[in-house]
Amino acid sequence: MSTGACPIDHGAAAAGGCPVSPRASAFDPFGAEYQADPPAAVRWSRDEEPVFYSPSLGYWVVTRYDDVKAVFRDNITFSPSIALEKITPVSAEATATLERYGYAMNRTLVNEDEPEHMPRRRLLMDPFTPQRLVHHEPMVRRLAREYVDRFVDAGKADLVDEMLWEVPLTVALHFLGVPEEDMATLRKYSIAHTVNTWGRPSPEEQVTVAENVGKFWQYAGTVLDKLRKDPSGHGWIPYSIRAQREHPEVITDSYLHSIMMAGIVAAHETTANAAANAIKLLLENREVWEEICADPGLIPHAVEECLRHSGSVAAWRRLVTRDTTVGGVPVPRGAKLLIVNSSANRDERHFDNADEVDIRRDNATDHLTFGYGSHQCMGKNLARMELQVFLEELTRRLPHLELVPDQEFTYVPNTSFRGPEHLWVQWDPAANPERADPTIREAQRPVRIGEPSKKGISRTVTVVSVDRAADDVVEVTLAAANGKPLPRWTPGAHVDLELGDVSRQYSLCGDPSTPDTYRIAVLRDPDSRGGSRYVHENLRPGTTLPLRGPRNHFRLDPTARHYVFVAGGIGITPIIAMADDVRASGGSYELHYCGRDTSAMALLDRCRRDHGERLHVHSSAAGTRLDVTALLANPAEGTQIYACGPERLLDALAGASAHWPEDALHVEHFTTTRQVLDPAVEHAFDVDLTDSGLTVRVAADQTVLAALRAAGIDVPSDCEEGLCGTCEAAVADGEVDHRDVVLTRSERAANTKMMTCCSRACGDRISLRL
Ligand code: FMN
Repeated sequence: MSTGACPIDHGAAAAGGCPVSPRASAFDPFGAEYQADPPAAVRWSRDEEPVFYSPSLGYWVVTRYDDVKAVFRDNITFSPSIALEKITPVSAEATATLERYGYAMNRTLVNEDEPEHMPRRRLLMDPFTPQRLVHHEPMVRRLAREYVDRFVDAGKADLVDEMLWEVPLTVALHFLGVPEEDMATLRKYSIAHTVNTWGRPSPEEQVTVAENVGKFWQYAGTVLDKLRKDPSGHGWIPYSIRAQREHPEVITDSYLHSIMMAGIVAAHETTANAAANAIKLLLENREVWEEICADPGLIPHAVEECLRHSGSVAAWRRLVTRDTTVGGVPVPRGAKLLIVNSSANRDERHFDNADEVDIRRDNATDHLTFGYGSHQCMGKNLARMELQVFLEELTRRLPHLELVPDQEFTYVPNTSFRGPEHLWVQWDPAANPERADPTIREAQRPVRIGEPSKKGISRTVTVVSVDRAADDVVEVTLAAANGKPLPRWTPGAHVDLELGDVSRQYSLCGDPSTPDTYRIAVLRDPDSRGGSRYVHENLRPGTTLPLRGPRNHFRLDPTARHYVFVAGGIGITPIIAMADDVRASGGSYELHYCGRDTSAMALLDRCRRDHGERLHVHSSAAGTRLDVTALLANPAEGTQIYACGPERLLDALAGASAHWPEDALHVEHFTTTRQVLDPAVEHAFDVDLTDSGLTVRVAADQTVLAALRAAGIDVPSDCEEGLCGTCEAAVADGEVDHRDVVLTRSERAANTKMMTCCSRACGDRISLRL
């Protein structure tokens, strides 16, 4: 497909006209807007046209989280083969220059199709495992410390030039087992490789770039020859040379040469840029910087949030191998995709308050900065380790660091690799804590290898007030213990509260526009397992407790023409927030609130006050029960039903809406009737994991989640009752016995995902994309 041409056959598409919208035609990934902030530059696309064709680039551009992840996940339909192709066509002169150097960059793991890719990846993976990475930590720490020593008393530094470029480069060379030589030259070569692959150099620049890329190629070859003579040493390249001896057909000579050069760039430049982005972001969000200075235990989470918010890999590429659709848009075989993972990471459909830096965000690790699936970045945990060490050293030794004001940040113009070329910081050396206490230079904490645990991310909240809201219901107002605003939330969201020994979910029912406080309403369950009893008996103004979230598995579709809200009892909590939201935006809705007796219906006064005649109160005591069948008798196009309440109400709504369009009904369950697993009734089965190439046996009395965890696969989970949707996994094959209450009818029928905490295989085997 040639750059500049609209890919659509205009004869055939005449009725619809040219599908390239004015914004899509104006899209320029080398323009100032994208270079300054890629996710902001494509916000319009996330909102309006999430998959579009860019005539100037000759690529289809994909910007939403679900679509980008789906593309990463399917590496057969979306081949990685063009990942390192030059995005700007090369001039004849530059090509000749590259030829002169014998430049023959071939397949490396990153741009390789199956079936070749996985066998190589498996053979070359071992040095990246957490057990092996642990050995690199002392070296990373020593280097970081020595580099900080060099400028700690200066009061001003360009962190990129004075630390963040060279330390990751040295670590990369060390990891690869390559002698540490001529850093400055390697830096020049690496930048040339980036511009050569992802940049838009002018014809003259192309020749200079080609010179450097050619020299880089030769340098890689020379080092490789040297290592071949004695490949007994440490590092990935000697390891790969040894692996080649065992499997010469899998790891060829040209392959080794290519991974040698690509490895230097992949292991170093991405980390250097990620570190610069992270420190810049944290210093721009001073309160977050100060929080991690005060509690370094937050650093692993801060790293993850920085990778999400301002990762160093802005976009990646895939080639479409068959006619298909992406996000519902038909995309032809042969089309090239620019998948903007930095945009996916800021997609509000997946990350609440996506533009904000929230180091307690519980789904930050879902970011796609390392890609996803079988091509996910192998060095991700080395990068995480380096970022943790850098942040730890800087926050401990220079907590008073600040950005030099009014500096202009510049970026090497390209589509994919992103980080400021310089990062000037300043501080008062007289206030360096180690001047008063020299032991501060040496202090250190253990680094976490791998992604941070989601369970750890809580913030402390203080109870502001506890008020009676109805019979057996209290309304609790909470504020952050540190007096700062709480994260913003959207209607349908809930938080997790740690209540003594148990953790329980409660929907937010206050006003999302008051970020200083959260409100929840809690019904005392007569058969309480501890949570609601704890709330009623122990929470008083001034009580502090850990809170996680908010998270939202019950999102309001903003496009509906009319909303039918149905709440039963305490199920009013998420529903009232939704009804408030639709009322505020002037939408059309009706609110049905069912209860035993009005005295037991929490928030009823507020409903009456704010929702007037839209409110229909149904109380069994007054004989005004809701007739669910009559309510849903006539399906209406564009109407969405949102309901929360007891199981029987939700079951009745599901039955009464069976003739409605698929997925018109959205429900949230507060409880399940799930039983403990009875091995006399259940059967054992195998789970094949397509991304990691493992098979895990699930015993008759074990959940899939427990079996996965036992095999070392980290799947997040929360309620573990099939209620909350956190432990979802994608299903590649095999019929699932769905036992959760999260998936809709059509989602169950599609058989593409399952909740691993409770659902099982119908037969002997299922395969999951993990
Ligand atoms: N219970 C409430 O009383 N109010 C709520 O707003 C509420 N929201 C919930 C939201 C979700 C997503 C889920 C899964 C449950 C919710 N629950 C709510 C139920 C509580 O989490 C909990 O199950 C209930 O208080 C009983 O717990 P206990 O048996 O430990 O007392």
